[in-house]
Amino acid sequence: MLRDLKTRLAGAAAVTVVTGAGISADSGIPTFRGNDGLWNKYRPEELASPEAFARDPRLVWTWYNWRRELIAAKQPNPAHHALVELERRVNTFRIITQNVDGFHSLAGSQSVSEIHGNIWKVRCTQCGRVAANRDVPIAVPPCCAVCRGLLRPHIVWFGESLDPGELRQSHDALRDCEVLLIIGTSGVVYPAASFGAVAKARGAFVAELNRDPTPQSDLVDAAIHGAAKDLVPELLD
Ligand code: BV8
Ligand code: ZN
Repeated sequence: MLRDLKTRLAGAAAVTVVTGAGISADSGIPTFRGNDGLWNKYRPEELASPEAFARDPRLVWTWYNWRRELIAAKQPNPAHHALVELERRVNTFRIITQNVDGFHSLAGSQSVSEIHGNIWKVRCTQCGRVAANRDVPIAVPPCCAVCRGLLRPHIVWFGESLDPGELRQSHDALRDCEVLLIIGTSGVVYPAASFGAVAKARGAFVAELNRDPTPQSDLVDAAIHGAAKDLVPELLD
């Protein structure tokens, strides 16, 4: 299956990649729903939602400070670096990531859509200003430099819509690709979980590279199980 995928990649002019927490697992960043998952200790509704933030911004910021500290101490892994090399080889290439760790850009990927936002960006709840902030930890509760309003992570929470521009770019990349790689995602969070079906309906060859089977595994053309740090570099051989 991997050989077939490598052949298709070698001949593809347009490749799109969808990634989730599993691609950063080998960097030492816990995933959300695995047995070591972030969600085991906390329930997503308690933390990654506007209601949770309105109820207890300190608790939510404490959780994001813990993740900022963790991510700041880790590095992209061979899977991220292999995608940088793949981007060099392919004419039209785009990564659509659900991850907020910024590791694709840190590794050197040029064409990245961070559809769930970025943990190193903050947004003012009053004036809407978005700014980069790399304080580890960030003072809680953080205030806007312009209007003193309460800052929130510039991250898409449950029940919040994704940025329309990012979504349009993502759909273009899913429409135009000959091969779609879905790497390290459990395929349960929408709309990202629908991207495989969107690309397949447009005639793309869809491959899932994941440690465990997912609800997408039956839908894709190739479901390859293993660690992303091993599988993704192998695509380049
Ligand atoms: C929206 C915050 C419109 C950021 C996150 C009922 C049915 C269908 C949909 C819904 C529904 N009710 C509500 C919805 C919509 C909801 C949704 O999909 N809910 C799900 C849970 C049912 N979606 C939304 O709300 C989205 N917005 O749809 O807007 C709208 C508006 C109003 C009302 C309704 C709809 C917003 C989604 C964004 C939510 N934000 N987190 C943060 O703090 O990080 S979601 C969270 O899950 C993360 O962002 C993460 O990116 C995302 C997906 O998780 P994964 O990346 O897949 O990680 P996971 O741990 O799950 O899986 C890891 C995988 O890796 C595993 O499969 C594992 O096997 C594998 N793996 C592990 N190690 C390795 C590995 N693979 C390879 N190598 C390894 N080493
Ligand atoms: Zn402000």
